[in-house]
Amino acid sequence: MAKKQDKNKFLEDLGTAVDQFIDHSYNRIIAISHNDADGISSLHIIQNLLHKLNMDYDYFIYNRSVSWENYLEGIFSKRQTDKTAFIFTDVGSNLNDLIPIINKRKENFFILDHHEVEDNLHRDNYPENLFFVNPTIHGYDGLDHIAGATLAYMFAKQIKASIIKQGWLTIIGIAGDSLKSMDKLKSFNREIYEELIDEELIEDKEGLILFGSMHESIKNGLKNSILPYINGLGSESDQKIKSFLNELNISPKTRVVDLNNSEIQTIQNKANFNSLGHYALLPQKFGMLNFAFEHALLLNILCFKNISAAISMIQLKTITRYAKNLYLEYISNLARNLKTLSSELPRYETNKAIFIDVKGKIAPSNWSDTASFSTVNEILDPYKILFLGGLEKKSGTIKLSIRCSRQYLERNNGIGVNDIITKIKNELGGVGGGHKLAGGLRLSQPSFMRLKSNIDNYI
Ligand SMILES: [Mn+2]
Repeated sequence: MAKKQDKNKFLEDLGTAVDQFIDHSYNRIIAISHNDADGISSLHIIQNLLHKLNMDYDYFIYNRSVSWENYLEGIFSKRQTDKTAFIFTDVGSNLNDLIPIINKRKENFFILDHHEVEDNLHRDNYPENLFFVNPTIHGYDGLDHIAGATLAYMFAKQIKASIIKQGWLTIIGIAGDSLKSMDKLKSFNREIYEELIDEELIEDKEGLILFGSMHESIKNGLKNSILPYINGLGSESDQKIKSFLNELNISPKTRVVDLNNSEIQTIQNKANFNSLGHYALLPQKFGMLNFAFEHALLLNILCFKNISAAISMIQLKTITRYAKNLYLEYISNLARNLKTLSSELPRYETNKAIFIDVKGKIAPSNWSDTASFSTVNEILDPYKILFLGGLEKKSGTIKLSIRCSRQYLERNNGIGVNDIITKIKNELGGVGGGHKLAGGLRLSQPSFMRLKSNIDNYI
């Protein structure tokens, strides 16, 4: 984690991939990307590039539900040729799985990813037909410093400078992955962000951040903001929020983005939160899609509900009614779950861990997002690992969403959720996995009881 950043080495990798792509004149491209907002934005950047280059391409979305081997088997054609290139964006850092596959193929593989590489295989072991660009091996943080879409944009722009016009897509990827206000962007994410502001391709604004509901009235904003979740107002009745605002002489119908500074101050003081920051607008899009964070969140929701709707939404200028309904349902459920989590639920807490049984209180399909947003909102103690979940009826196993905060990582030498999951699996069995901040695990009921009674030995 503390590895020193090496900008030159990273740019050298990028340059090698760019040169290879330009020099080789491929006649067919297959683009593969991840099923989330960052992945869809990355894919669309690459599609725009290939379109500009008049190149023939297909695209596929990888949701990690099958192994790379099984997945690619369905895509590879019998006739192999080095005139075909694969471009992976926002996926593809599972080199232990991919290298043996790539070794057997004639096609060229460009992997542009910002997820951490599992085992740092030595570069000498990379096949000749692999062009691997991943800033995390050069000391960059895949969330704060560079999104998948940022990397895809940097690659595309070096090949075709006019891709800058589609640069706004990058901001959707950044907003979807970083879950932060835009003033907190760093490194390449920040550089690209500022470049796009200068080119007037996006707009940067300062104001009250109520992510999830920036496009709404202040009444709905306070009610359904998920970043921050506002304790005391989040998911409360319209009546309660209206009287809160009326007392401050602020019309509940005022749009969040139209609040003036003194109104913002009054609201924050009275509700006891602090959420001034920068947000990005996309001038190409209207209504809710004008707001980068909300646009990204919508894509993330659609990716799980209806992947083709996600892919078409990124090309639309205004939202469909179908998508708007899904969005509203999602966001109000999430705000309600955060309220449930911050108040009612009994928990079992040790020095290092918090267990919360949400069975019957929160729908299982929402466990994972509720866990994630409770962590980014610091609803629970940020120095403890969260185990959120419960009994899953159909399998008879305990399903857990496990999360930790960045503060936790810093205090514990970077030993995060994936390391803890590995240790638990080794000693108690179960299936699961994840990355540093987030993961999931299924355990038998006896194993879960042993874990709970002995948790501090696992972390
Ligand atoms: Mn990503």
